[in-house]
Amino acid sequence: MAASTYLNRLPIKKLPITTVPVPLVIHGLVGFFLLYIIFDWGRKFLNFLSQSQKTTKSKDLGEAFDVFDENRDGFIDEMELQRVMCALGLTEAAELENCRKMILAFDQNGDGKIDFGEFVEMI
Ligand SMILES: [Ca+2]
Ligand SMILES: [Ca+2]
Repeated sequence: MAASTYLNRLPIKKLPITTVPVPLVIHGLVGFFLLYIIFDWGRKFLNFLSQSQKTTKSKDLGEAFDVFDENRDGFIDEMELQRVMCALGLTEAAELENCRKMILAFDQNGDGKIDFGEFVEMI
């Protein structure tokens, strides 16, 4: 008898039965909606991060490519590679024969020059 009196004092017991499911449904919907917002925001944030990293990376690579491509024709030839190797103090690598070999190693389409796509692969 004492236990049921205690239960009767709980507010949930005093609510009419018809009103109980409505707050539960609303609570569930709000919870789901919040979860959806959080996950959606997280997904967008990750997208943004990977995109900005990609942009920064290709921008950096573009700047690096411009350092090599002195005459701005969109290709790195052996003379340009040699110039950069000299500037870096890599005298052995700066020998024209070695520069030619390096270009051959990364020259995928066989035109004897490194274009931006081949340069990105090289890096
Ligand atoms: Ca060039
Ligand atoms: Ca090429």
